[in-house]
Amino acid sequence: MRSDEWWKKAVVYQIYPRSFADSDGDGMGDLRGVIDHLDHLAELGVDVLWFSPIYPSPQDDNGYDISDYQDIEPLFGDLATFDELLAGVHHRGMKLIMDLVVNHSSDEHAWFQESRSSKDGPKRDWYWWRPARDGMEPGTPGAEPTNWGSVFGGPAWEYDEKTGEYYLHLFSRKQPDLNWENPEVREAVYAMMRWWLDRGVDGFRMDVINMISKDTSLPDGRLSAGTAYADGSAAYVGGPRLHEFLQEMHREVFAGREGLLTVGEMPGVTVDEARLHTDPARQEIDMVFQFDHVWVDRGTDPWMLQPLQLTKLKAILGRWQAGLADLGWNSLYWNNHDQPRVVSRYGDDGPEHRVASAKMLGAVLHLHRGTPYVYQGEELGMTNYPFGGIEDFRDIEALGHYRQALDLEGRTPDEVLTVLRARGRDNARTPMQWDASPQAGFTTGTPWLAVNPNHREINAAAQRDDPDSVFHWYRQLIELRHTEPVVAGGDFTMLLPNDERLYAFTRRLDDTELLVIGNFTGETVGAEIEDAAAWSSAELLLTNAAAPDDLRLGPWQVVVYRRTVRR
Ligand code: TEU
Repeated sequence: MRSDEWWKKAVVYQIYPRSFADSDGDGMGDLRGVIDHLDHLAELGVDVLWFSPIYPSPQDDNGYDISDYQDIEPLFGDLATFDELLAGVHHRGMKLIMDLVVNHSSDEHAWFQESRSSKDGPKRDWYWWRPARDGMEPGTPGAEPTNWGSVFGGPAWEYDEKTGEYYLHLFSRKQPDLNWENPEVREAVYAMMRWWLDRGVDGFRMDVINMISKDTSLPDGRLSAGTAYADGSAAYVGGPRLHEFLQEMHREVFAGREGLLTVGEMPGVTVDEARLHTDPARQEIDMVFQFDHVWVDRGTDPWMLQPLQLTKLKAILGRWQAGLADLGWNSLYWNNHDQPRVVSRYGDDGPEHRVASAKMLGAVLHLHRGTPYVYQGEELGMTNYPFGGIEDFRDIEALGHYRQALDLEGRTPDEVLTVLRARGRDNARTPMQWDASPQAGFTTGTPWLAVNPNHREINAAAQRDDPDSVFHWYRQLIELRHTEPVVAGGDFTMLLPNDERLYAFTRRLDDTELLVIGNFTGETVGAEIEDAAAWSSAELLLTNAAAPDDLRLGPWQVVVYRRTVRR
């Protein structure tokens, strides 16, 4: 393993600042709150902290709408507090990476304010401005320059009366897309990135970075039955100049700097594209977040619910493991601030199996080849929230989808709420559960989003004191990655691809081999693998229940065996 690939042995922890810890009682998490809890993260043993956006923002999409890239959101603190936080992170031997959101800015960013002010101003071309569709009256329904829908509901274009043109926003109307075709835009972004690196940050997680290059002809998308707007993604996912832009960014920002981590969020990326993006020789980025394994339980429409089919999940992750085996690198995640809690989604969050299934899911993920990401609260086995009606949701995506589905697509509130309760992003965003006190130790005030009532049982204080907790299980998984070279460096072989109940694989490095089997059901299941007898007498490194007989795994049990093999 090359020394500049230190992140192959690392585990990243994601902090969603508004929901992590509130130090001043305004109900909103802040940087001081993170400083107060750094020891929790150091004890867990993670190597890198990734902060969801902490820049000044109108908070239309909880900070993914940035109005100033070179400052700190006052709700969260200021630059001096940030420097103190960064020093505290480094002092504990951890690194800190920032969220880089440059597919779009806020509409309140000075760049956009200037761009919108006139048709011939110097920053007009920093965003995507287009006139109404030929022959249509500007501002009337259907006159948008393309038929694309925005990710958060409604059209992807907003009409701006001031100049009589539309601007593109793939996300909310308060998130206009930056025009990466314009070299001034790219240079401004690179300068801003260098400024943060000079300040001491250790890299970036790059928001929807595979959408920055658009097919400049902006072709209409295909309209499918029952939806109000078309999917335009063919024109902007993995667009024509994406590799060129990432290579340029590498040259302009990262070249000559060491110890950094770059990870690109890439919804819809293919294995072949990911190989190109993460091939070290091509000098783009270190790893990508792909989405195939979290889209496995939705239908053709993102808002359809389907039960998890384990064989599909294994086929997907197996394909990503194989595809990036000899070249490039995987990132590994079940959770982030956009995904429902994994123990509720792929596990069983009922009282009987929550702990076991959270541990099983953690072990299966962390023992793949790739860099694991832990999302705040995942290390406690935090669950989805028991949402009632739409008034319980805060997320712009949930609210936008609800409106569009009811008003334009003929769905009933019950139908839509069922999906939002299972999939809504607010499931991940309820406050971190520190202790059993009334607001879970998150705030002394009123939290911006309700605390999950199960914090009385599920919280960090209880788990830090309990060696059998999900917290200590994650701590052990992270330690294993640091101490057992096969975890980071070994190759990966999927077993039992057709089994709907067990997830099994081996890892191998030199003469060390690991066998991992996870039971994705609440029943006892025997594993029919080659060599079962030999394996069951091998060293049992980790399990979340009693040692099994003959590889018969109890409900949600996971086993990790290690043995020495002759070369
Ligand atoms: O998410 C991009 C993205 O693909 C999401 O739209 C995701 O598919 C969807 O939310 C799943 O329900 C990134 C950020 O992670 C997200 O929080 C932002 O809202 C979005 O970009 C816009 O910046």
